[in-house]
Amino acid sequence: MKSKTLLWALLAGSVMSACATKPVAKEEPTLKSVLGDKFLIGVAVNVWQSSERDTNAVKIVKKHFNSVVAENCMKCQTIHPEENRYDFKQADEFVNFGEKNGMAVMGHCLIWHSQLAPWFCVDKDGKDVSPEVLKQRMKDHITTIVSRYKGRVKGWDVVNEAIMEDGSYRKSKFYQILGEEFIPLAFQYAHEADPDAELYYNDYNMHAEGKRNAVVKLVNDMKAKGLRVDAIGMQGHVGLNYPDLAEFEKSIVAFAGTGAKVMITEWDMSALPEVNRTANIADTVAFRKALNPYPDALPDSVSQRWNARMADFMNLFIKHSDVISRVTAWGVSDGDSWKNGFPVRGRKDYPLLFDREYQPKPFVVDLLKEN
Ligand code: 9MR
Repeated sequence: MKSKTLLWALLAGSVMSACATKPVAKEEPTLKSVLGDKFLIGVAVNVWQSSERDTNAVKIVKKHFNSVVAENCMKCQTIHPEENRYDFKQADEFVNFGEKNGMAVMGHCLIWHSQLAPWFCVDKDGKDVSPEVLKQRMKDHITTIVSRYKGRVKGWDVVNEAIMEDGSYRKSKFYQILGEEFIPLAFQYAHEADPDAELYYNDYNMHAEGKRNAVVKLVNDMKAKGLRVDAIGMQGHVGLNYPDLAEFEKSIVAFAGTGAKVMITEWDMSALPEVNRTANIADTVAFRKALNPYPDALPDSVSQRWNARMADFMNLFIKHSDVISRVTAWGVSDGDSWKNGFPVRGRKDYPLLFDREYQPKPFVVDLLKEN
């Protein structure tokens, strides 16, 4: 007994001294460990990811991101395909996924002219519904969805893409039937359904001066009416040659001037040339090649430009991290991106932070190294 006790004492002593001398392993940096004190770092997930079937992508999501947004499953045509039928299966799965992994869960999107269920703005005969009917439908739609995830979804893209680059209102069915009022109404309904949820206006090409000014006015007007607007979402679908970084920065500053936060909500950067629709399409082989110039891999020279420009954008976001509350990539790896089929089918693009083999792009590696 005595010798056993001695043995334990000796063992315990050696374990303790081993602990004392062993150098503490430095944790591998991740996007969220490096950027987490500046803003939320998010990613859009598809249903293969939120259901955890795409295990490679899921590993990256859990390791690097602290926020998720639904790429498609909360859009009207999916979640509310018929007037009296909601389908919450995928959206429930998405919210559970984010919650289970301790992430800030973002809802996208409540009112959008695109991917709108075909029944939404028309009656049985296909004629536009009256303003009263449309208001009631918007209210039912928003109230049902927002209340279902009350306290679980941190914030909603309440209205998506309602303003044009020249500052005019998009002539969507919502606008045609209700006029400008449909936007404040949507914010009001969302706030009534979950008073604690953050509410965002979200749009693309937000660097454009006309759109910038109109969105600033829209948000100021809503705030003056006492409506809650927490942030302005700049989608951030950018390219190698557009937009001008200085114009993008002007919009960050102008949006922050409303008192709302700024979010980069759908960040990606196409590595492909813009499609020239007026090109001479007589030479079809050459034309197809021009549309899809890198079917095998991105040439080094293009990759370098792409990485340098992504780093420039990230540095801009970091510079303005006092007003930017979230930066979200629109997809996990290059293979997941909507850009692959846009604007023509079959294009292979390289727009995201992780490549098709789930490896971080060079600018991400540098970011992780520097910190
Ligand atoms: O990435 C999304 C793609 O998978 C869908 O087919 C498409 C239509 O619903 O929407 C894409 O996401 C869009 C987002 O919802 C709103 N801003 C533009 C995004 C890219 O088109």
